[in-house]
Amino acid sequence: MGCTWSCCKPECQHNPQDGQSLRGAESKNGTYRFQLLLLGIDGSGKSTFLNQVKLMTDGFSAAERQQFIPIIYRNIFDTLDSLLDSLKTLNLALSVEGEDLLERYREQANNSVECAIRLQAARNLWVSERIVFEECFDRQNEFQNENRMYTNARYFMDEIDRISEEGYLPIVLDIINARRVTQEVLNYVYQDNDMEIQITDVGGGVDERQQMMEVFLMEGNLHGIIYIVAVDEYDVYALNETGEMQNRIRISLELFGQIMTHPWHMRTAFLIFLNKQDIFQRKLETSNIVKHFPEYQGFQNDVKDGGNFFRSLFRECANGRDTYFHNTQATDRNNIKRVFASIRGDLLKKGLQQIVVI
Ligand SMILES: Nc1nc2c(ncn2[C@@H]2O[C@H](COP(=O)(O)OP(=O)(O)OP(=O)(O)O)[C@@H](O)[C@H]2O)c(=O)[nH]1
Ligand SMILES: [Mg+2]
Repeated sequence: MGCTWSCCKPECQHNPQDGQSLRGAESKNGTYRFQLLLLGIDGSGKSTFLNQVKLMTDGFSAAERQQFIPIIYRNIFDTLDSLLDSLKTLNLALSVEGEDLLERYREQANNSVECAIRLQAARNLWVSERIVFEECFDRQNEFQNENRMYTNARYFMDEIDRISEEGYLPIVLDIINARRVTQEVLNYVYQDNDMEIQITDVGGGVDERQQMMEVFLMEGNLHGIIYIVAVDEYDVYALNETGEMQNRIRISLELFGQIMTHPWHMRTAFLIFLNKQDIFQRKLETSNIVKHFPEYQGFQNDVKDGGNFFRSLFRECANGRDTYFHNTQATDRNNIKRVFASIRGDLLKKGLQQIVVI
Protein backbone atom coordinates (compact mmCIF):
# COMPACT_ATOMS: atom_id res chain seq x y z
CA MET A 1 0.00 0.00 0.00
CA GLY A 2 1.08 3.54 -0.54
CA CYS A 3 -0.31 6.95 -1.23
CA THR A 4 0.62 10.43 -2.26
CA TRP A 5 -0.75 13.91 -1.70
CA SER A 6 -0.74 16.40 -4.49
CA CYS A 7 -2.28 19.76 -4.92
CA CYS A 8 -3.09 21.58 -8.12
CA LYS A 9 -5.32 24.16 -9.70
CA PRO A 10 -8.42 23.15 -11.67
CA GLU A 11 -6.80 24.36 -14.91
CA CYS A 12 -4.24 21.58 -14.72
CA GLN A 13 -6.71 18.74 -14.17
CA HIS A 14 -8.10 16.78 -17.10
CA ASN A 15 -9.89 17.39 -20.32
CA PRO A 16 -13.63 17.82 -20.02
CA GLN A 17 -15.44 14.67 -20.94
CA ASP A 18 -18.70 14.37 -22.85
CA GLY A 19 -20.41 13.14 -19.74
CA GLN A 20 -21.52 9.91 -21.34
CA SER A 21 -18.84 7.40 -20.56
CA LEU A 22 -17.99 5.56 -17.37
CA ARG A 23 -14.75 3.70 -17.79
CA GLY A 24 -12.49 1.63 -15.67
CA ALA A 25 -8.88 1.63 -16.74
CA GLU A 26 -6.12 -0.93 -16.49
CA SER A 27 -2.56 0.23 -16.36
CA LYS A 28 0.37 -1.72 -17.78
CA ASN A 29 1.08 -3.39 -14.47
CA GLY A 30 -2.51 -4.57 -14.04
CA THR A 31 -3.68 -1.90 -11.61
CA TYR A 32 -7.23 -0.64 -12.01
CA ARG A 33 -7.49 3.11 -11.78
CA PHE A 34 -10.55 5.00 -10.59
CA GLN A 35 -11.39 8.57 -9.91
CA LEU A 36 -13.67 9.95 -7.20
CA LEU A 37 -14.69 13.53 -6.52
CA LEU A 38 -15.88 14.82 -3.13
CA LEU A 39 -18.60 17.46 -3.22
CA GLY A 40 -20.81 19.19 -0.65
CA ILE A 41 -21.06 22.55 1.10
CA ASP A 42 -18.48 23.80 3.60
CA GLY A 43 -18.05 21.86 6.80
CA SER A 44 -19.95 18.80 5.60
CA GLY A 45 -16.95 16.49 6.21
CA LYS A 46 -15.19 16.03 2.85
CA SER A 47 -11.64 16.55 4.12
CA THR A 48 -12.36 14.50 7.24
CA PHE A 49 -13.41 11.59 5.02
CA LEU A 50 -10.22 12.02 2.98
CA ASN A 51 -8.10 12.08 6.13
CA GLN A 52 -9.72 8.82 7.24
CA VAL A 53 -8.83 7.23 3.89
CA LYS A 54 -5.27 8.45 4.33
CA LEU A 55 -5.21 6.92 7.82
CA MET A 56 -6.18 3.56 6.28
CA THR A 57 -2.97 3.56 4.27
CA ASP A 58 0.20 5.40 5.23
CA GLY A 59 -1.25 7.54 7.98
CA PHE A 60 0.39 10.86 8.81
CA SER A 61 4.13 11.31 9.25
CA ALA A 62 5.47 13.31 12.21
CA ALA A 63 6.07 16.25 9.85
CA GLU A 64 2.47 16.10 8.60
CA ARG A 65 1.15 15.87 12.16
CA GLN A 66 3.22 18.91 13.05
CA GLN A 67 1.45 20.87 10.31
CA PHE A 68 -1.83 20.47 12.21
CA ILE A 69 -0.52 22.34 15.27
CA PRO A 70 -1.33 25.88 14.06
CA ILE A 71 -4.71 24.63 12.77
CA ILE A 72 -5.56 23.16 16.18
CA TYR A 73 -4.35 26.25 18.05
CA ARG A 74 -6.47 28.36 15.70
CA ASN A 75 -9.48 26.10 16.41
CA ILE A 76 -9.01 26.72 20.14
CA PHE A 77 -8.65 30.51 19.82
CA ASP A 78 -11.64 30.78 17.49
CA THR A 79 -13.72 28.65 19.83
CA LEU A 80 -12.80 30.72 22.85
CA ASP A 81 -13.63 33.92 20.94
CA SER A 82 -17.02 32.46 19.94
CA LEU A 83 -17.74 31.49 23.54
CA LEU A 84 -16.82 34.99 24.72
CA ASP A 85 -19.02 36.55 22.02
CA SER A 86 -21.96 34.42 23.11
CA LEU A 87 -21.87 35.59 26.75
CA LYS A 88 -23.88 38.74 26.08
CA THR A 89 -26.56 36.92 24.04
CA LEU A 90 -26.91 34.35 26.80
CA ASN A 91 -26.87 36.96 29.56
CA LEU A 92 -23.88 35.35 31.27
CA ALA A 93 -20.76 36.88 32.78
CA LEU A 94 -17.24 35.85 33.73
CA SER A 95 -16.04 35.93 37.34
CA VAL A 96 -13.75 38.75 38.50
CA GLU A 97 -10.76 36.40 38.19
CA GLY A 98 -12.02 35.43 34.73
CA GLU A 99 -12.13 39.07 33.60
CA ASP A 100 -8.51 39.39 34.68
CA LEU A 101 -7.51 36.27 32.75
CA LEU A 102 -9.46 37.50 29.72
CA GLU A 103 -7.40 40.68 29.72
CA ARG A 104 -4.22 38.62 29.75
CA TYR A 105 -5.55 36.41 26.95
CA ARG A 106 -6.41 39.50 24.88
CA GLU A 107 -2.93 40.94 25.42
CA GLN A 108 -1.65 37.94 23.46
CA ALA A 109 -4.00 38.53 20.53
CA ASN A 110 -1.26 39.93 18.31
CA ASN A 111 1.07 37.03 18.91
CA SER A 112 1.34 34.38 16.21
CA VAL A 113 -1.14 31.56 16.22
CA GLU A 114 1.60 29.11 17.20
CA CYS A 115 2.52 31.06 20.30
CA ALA A 116 2.62 28.74 23.32
CA ILE A 117 2.15 31.70 25.73
CA ARG A 118 -1.05 32.61 23.94
CA LEU A 119 -2.29 29.02 24.23
CA GLN A 120 -1.42 29.01 27.93
CA ALA A 121 -3.44 32.20 28.45
CA ALA A 122 -6.38 30.55 26.63
CA ARG A 123 -6.05 27.48 28.82
CA ASN A 124 -6.00 29.51 32.05
CA LEU A 125 -9.16 31.33 31.03
CA TRP A 126 -10.92 28.10 30.01
CA VAL A 127 -9.99 26.34 33.27
CA SER A 128 -11.10 29.26 35.44
CA GLU A 129 -14.42 29.84 33.63
CA ARG A 130 -15.21 26.31 32.57
CA ILE A 131 -18.67 26.23 34.17
CA VAL A 132 -19.89 29.31 32.38
CA PHE A 133 -18.34 28.20 29.07
CA GLU A 134 -19.97 24.79 29.42
CA GLU A 135 -23.32 26.51 29.73
CA CYS A 136 -22.53 28.37 26.46
CA PHE A 137 -21.83 25.04 24.76
CA ASP A 138 -25.08 23.60 26.10
CA ARG A 139 -27.04 26.59 24.81
CA GLN A 140 -25.37 26.78 21.39
CA ASN A 141 -28.71 26.60 19.61
CA GLU A 142 -29.51 30.06 21.01
CA PHE A 143 -26.70 31.71 19.02
CA GLN A 144 -25.66 29.21 16.32
CA ASN A 145 -27.06 31.28 13.44
CA GLU A 146 -25.10 34.45 14.26
CA ASN A 147 -22.00 32.81 15.66
CA ARG A 148 -21.56 29.23 14.45
CA MET A 149 -19.02 27.19 16.41
CA TYR A 150 -16.79 24.55 14.87
CA THR A 151 -18.41 21.12 14.95
CA ASN A 152 -15.87 19.66 17.35
CA ALA A 153 -15.02 22.81 19.28
CA ARG A 154 -15.80 21.07 22.56
CA TYR A 155 -13.33 18.25 21.84
CA PHE A 156 -10.37 20.64 21.65
CA MET A 157 -11.37 22.58 24.76
CA ASP A 158 -11.61 19.30 26.68
CA GLU A 159 -8.14 18.34 25.43
CA ILE A 160 -6.50 21.70 26.08
CA ASP A 161 -4.26 20.43 28.93
CA ARG A 162 -2.64 17.82 26.67
CA ILE A 163 -2.44 20.23 23.72
CA SER A 164 -0.66 22.86 25.81
CA GLU A 165 2.02 20.44 27.00
CA GLU A 166 5.55 21.08 25.76
CA GLY A 167 6.46 19.02 22.68
CA TYR A 168 2.80 18.46 21.77
CA LEU A 169 2.31 16.46 18.56
CA PRO A 170 -1.29 15.94 17.33
CA ILE A 171 -2.73 12.44 17.70
CA VAL A 172 -5.10 10.80 15.19
CA LEU A 173 -8.23 12.06 16.96
CA ASP A 174 -6.91 15.63 16.91
CA ILE A 175 -6.39 15.44 13.15
CA ILE A 176 -9.84 13.96 12.55
CA ASN A 177 -11.55 16.57 14.72
CA ALA A 178 -9.62 19.58 13.40
CA ARG A 179 -11.38 22.14 11.24
CA ARG A 180 -9.47 23.60 8.34
CA VAL A 181 -11.31 25.30 5.49
CA THR A 182 -10.20 23.83 2.16
CA GLN A 183 -9.40 26.49 -0.42
CA GLU A 184 -7.23 24.58 -2.84
CA VAL A 185 -7.93 21.50 -4.96
CA LEU A 186 -6.38 18.49 -3.31
CA ASN A 187 -5.73 15.18 -5.04
CA TYR A 188 -4.99 12.10 -3.01
CA VAL A 189 -4.12 8.73 -4.44
CA TYR A 190 -5.14 5.66 -2.50
CA GLN A 191 -3.27 2.63 -3.65
CA ASP A 192 -3.27 -1.05 -2.85
CA ASN A 193 -2.30 -4.17 -4.74
CA ASP A 194 -4.78 -4.12 -7.55
CA MET A 195 -6.30 -0.70 -7.56
CA GLU A 196 -5.56 2.96 -7.43
CA ILE A 197 -8.24 5.47 -6.50
CA GLN A 198 -7.65 9.15 -7.01
CA ILE A 199 -9.85 11.20 -4.69
CA THR A 200 -10.24 14.92 -5.32
CA ASP A 201 -11.23 17.23 -2.47
CA VAL A 202 -12.28 20.82 -3.00
CA GLY A 203 -13.65 23.49 -0.65
CA GLY A 204 -17.42 23.93 -0.45
CA GLY A 205 -17.66 27.41 1.12
CA VAL A 206 -19.59 30.20 -0.63
CA ASP A 207 -16.31 31.58 -2.01
CA GLU A 208 -15.10 28.16 -3.13
CA ARG A 209 -18.27 26.90 -4.87
CA GLN A 210 -17.35 28.42 -8.23
CA GLN A 211 -14.06 26.53 -8.11
CA MET A 212 -15.98 23.39 -7.03
CA MET A 213 -18.20 23.59 -10.10
CA GLU A 214 -15.14 24.16 -12.31
CA VAL A 215 -13.53 21.01 -10.94
CA PHE A 216 -16.82 19.12 -11.44
CA LEU A 217 -16.87 20.22 -15.08
CA MET A 218 -13.17 19.69 -15.77
CA GLU A 219 -12.64 16.29 -14.20
CA GLY A 220 -12.49 13.68 -16.93
CA ASN A 221 -13.66 10.11 -16.52
CA LEU A 222 -15.13 10.30 -13.04
CA HIS A 223 -16.21 6.93 -11.69
CA GLY A 224 -17.99 8.23 -8.64
CA ILE A 225 -19.05 11.42 -6.97
CA ILE A 226 -19.43 11.41 -3.22
CA TYR A 227 -21.80 14.15 -2.15
CA ILE A 228 -21.56 14.82 1.59
CA VAL A 229 -24.33 16.42 3.64
CA ALA A 230 -24.04 17.40 7.30
CA VAL A 231 -27.49 16.10 8.20
CA ASP A 232 -27.28 17.57 11.71
CA GLU A 233 -27.66 21.03 10.17
CA TYR A 234 -31.42 20.78 9.67
CA ASP A 235 -31.89 23.52 12.27
CA VAL A 236 -28.93 25.73 11.27
CA TYR A 237 -29.20 28.79 9.02
CA ALA A 238 -26.46 30.68 7.19
CA LEU A 239 -26.00 33.21 4.41
CA ASN A 240 -26.46 31.65 0.99
CA GLU A 241 -24.83 32.74 -2.28
CA THR A 242 -27.34 35.56 -2.73
CA GLY A 243 -26.70 36.87 0.77
CA GLU A 244 -29.95 35.63 2.37
CA MET A 245 -30.25 33.53 5.52
CA GLN A 246 -31.24 30.04 4.50
CA ASN A 247 -31.45 26.63 6.12
CA ARG A 248 -28.09 24.85 5.64
CA ILE A 249 -29.71 21.63 4.37
CA ARG A 250 -31.69 23.63 1.82
CA ILE A 251 -28.43 25.33 0.74
CA SER A 252 -26.91 21.88 0.30
CA LEU A 253 -30.00 20.67 -1.62
CA GLU A 254 -29.67 23.60 -4.01
CA LEU A 255 -26.02 22.84 -4.72
CA PHE A 256 -26.89 19.17 -5.17
CA GLY A 257 -29.75 20.11 -7.54
CA GLN A 258 -27.37 22.26 -9.64
CA ILE A 259 -24.96 19.35 -9.94
CA MET A 260 -27.63 16.79 -10.73
CA THR A 261 -29.33 18.82 -13.43
CA HIS A 262 -26.04 19.42 -15.19
CA PRO A 263 -25.66 17.22 -18.26
CA TRP A 264 -22.15 16.28 -17.19
CA HIS A 265 -21.01 12.93 -15.85
CA MET A 266 -24.40 11.42 -16.70
CA ARG A 267 -23.24 7.88 -16.05
CA THR A 268 -21.23 8.57 -12.95
CA ALA A 269 -22.44 6.91 -9.76
CA PHE A 270 -23.62 9.36 -7.09
CA LEU A 271 -22.99 8.32 -3.50
CA ILE A 272 -24.64 10.50 -0.91
CA PHE A 273 -23.30 10.50 2.63
CA LEU A 274 -25.76 11.66 5.26
CA ASN A 275 -22.90 12.59 7.55
CA LYS A 276 -22.56 13.63 11.20
CA GLN A 277 -25.00 10.94 12.29
CA ASP A 278 -23.64 11.18 15.84
CA ILE A 279 -24.68 14.83 16.19
CA PHE A 280 -27.92 14.26 14.25
CA GLN A 281 -28.98 11.60 16.74
CA ARG A 282 -28.16 13.74 19.75
CA LYS A 283 -29.85 16.81 18.33
CA LEU A 284 -33.12 15.07 17.55
CA GLU A 285 -33.73 14.70 21.27
CA THR A 286 -34.20 18.44 21.68
CA SER A 287 -34.71 19.98 18.23
CA ASN A 288 -37.70 19.11 16.04
CA ILE A 289 -37.31 18.67 12.30
CA VAL A 290 -40.85 19.86 11.61
CA LYS A 291 -40.05 23.31 12.96
CA HIS A 292 -37.62 23.76 10.06
CA PHE A 293 -39.20 21.45 7.47
CA PRO A 294 -43.00 21.79 7.87
CA GLU A 295 -43.54 19.05 5.27
CA TYR A 296 -41.93 16.46 7.59
CA GLN A 297 -44.49 13.85 8.63
CA GLY A 298 -42.37 11.36 10.56
CA PHE A 299 -42.25 10.87 14.29
CA GLN A 300 -40.69 13.67 16.26
CA ASN A 301 -37.16 12.73 17.40
CA ASP A 302 -37.10 9.49 15.36
CA VAL A 303 -33.66 8.92 13.80
CA LYS A 304 -34.96 6.52 11.15
CA ASP A 305 -37.89 8.68 10.08
CA GLY A 306 -35.67 11.76 10.09
CA GLY A 307 -32.97 10.04 8.01
CA ASN A 308 -35.52 8.71 5.51
CA PHE A 309 -37.03 12.16 5.16
CA PHE A 310 -33.68 13.74 4.23
CA ARG A 311 -32.93 10.86 1.87
CA SER A 312 -36.21 11.52 0.10
CA LEU A 313 -35.40 15.24 -0.30
CA PHE A 314 -32.07 14.45 -1.97
CA ARG A 315 -33.60 11.67 -4.05
CA GLU A 316 -36.23 14.09 -5.39
CA CYS A 317 -33.42 16.44 -6.47
CA ALA A 318 -31.51 13.67 -8.23
CA ASN A 319 -33.27 14.20 -11.53
CA GLY A 320 -33.78 10.47 -11.99
CA ARG A 321 -30.10 9.61 -11.66
CA ASP A 322 -28.94 6.61 -9.64
CA THR A 323 -28.11 7.60 -6.07
CA TYR A 324 -26.74 5.42 -3.29
CA PHE A 325 -27.07 6.58 0.29
CA HIS A 326 -24.83 5.89 3.26
CA ASN A 327 -25.33 7.05 6.84
CA THR A 328 -21.88 8.14 7.94
CA GLN A 329 -19.89 9.55 10.78
CA ALA A 330 -16.66 10.76 9.21
CA THR A 331 -14.98 11.00 12.62
CA ASP A 332 -15.60 7.28 13.24
CA ARG A 333 -12.79 5.23 11.75
CA ASN A 334 -14.72 1.94 11.69
CA ASN A 335 -17.75 3.47 10.03
CA ILE A 336 -15.63 5.01 7.26
CA LYS A 337 -13.62 1.81 6.86
CA ARG A 338 -16.85 -0.11 6.21
CA VAL A 339 -18.27 2.50 3.85
CA PHE A 340 -15.01 2.80 1.94
CA ALA A 341 -14.71 -0.98 1.59
CA SER A 342 -18.19 -1.06 0.09
CA ILE A 343 -17.38 1.78 -2.34
CA ARG A 344 -14.14 0.06 -3.30
CA GLY A 345 -16.04 -3.17 -4.01
CA ASP A 346 -18.67 -1.35 -6.10
CA LEU A 347 -16.01 0.46 -8.11
CA LEU A 348 -14.26 -2.79 -8.89
CA LYS A 349 -17.54 -4.43 -9.94
CA LYS A 350 -18.55 -1.50 -12.16
CA GLY A 351 -15.07 -0.88 -13.51
CA LEU A 352 -14.55 -4.50 -14.43
CA GLN A 353 -17.77 -4.53 -16.42
CA GLN A 354 -16.67 -1.65 -18.62
CA ILE A 355 -12.96 -1.90 -18.67
CA VAL A 356 -10.77 0.03 -21.05
CA VAL A 357 -7.14 -1.02 -21.32
CA ILE A 358 -4.63 1.79 -21.69
N1 LIG B 1 -18.87 14.91 15.25
C1 LIG B 1 -18.62 14.84 13.95
N2 LIG B 1 -17.81 15.74 13.38
C2 LIG B 1 -17.56 15.63 12.06
C3 LIG B 1 -18.10 14.60 11.25
N3 LIG B 1 -17.64 14.76 9.99
C4 LIG B 1 -16.85 15.84 10.01
N4 LIG B 1 -16.80 16.39 11.25
C5 LIG B 1 -16.10 17.61 11.69
O1 LIG B 1 -16.67 18.69 10.96
C6 LIG B 1 -15.68 19.68 10.71
C7 LIG B 1 -15.71 20.06 9.25
O2 LIG B 1 -15.28 18.98 8.46
P1 LIG B 1 -14.38 19.17 7.14
O3 LIG B 1 -13.99 17.79 6.72
O4 LIG B 1 -13.32 20.16 7.38
O5 LIG B 1 -15.46 19.77 6.14
P2 LIG B 1 -15.27 20.06 4.57
O6 LIG B 1 -16.46 19.50 3.90
O7 LIG B 1 -13.94 19.57 4.10
O8 LIG B 1 -15.34 21.64 4.57
P3 LIG B 1 -14.72 22.66 3.47
O9 LIG B 1 -13.29 22.32 3.30
O10 LIG B 1 -14.92 24.03 4.08
O11 LIG B 1 -15.54 22.48 2.23
C8 LIG B 1 -14.35 19.09 11.20
O12 LIG B 1 -14.06 19.66 12.45
C9 LIG B 1 -14.62 17.61 11.36
O13 LIG B 1 -13.89 17.04 12.41
C10 LIG B 1 -18.97 13.64 11.88
O14 LIG B 1 -19.51 12.73 11.27
N5 LIG B 1 -19.19 13.82 13.23
MG1 LIG C 1 -12.33 20.55 3.35
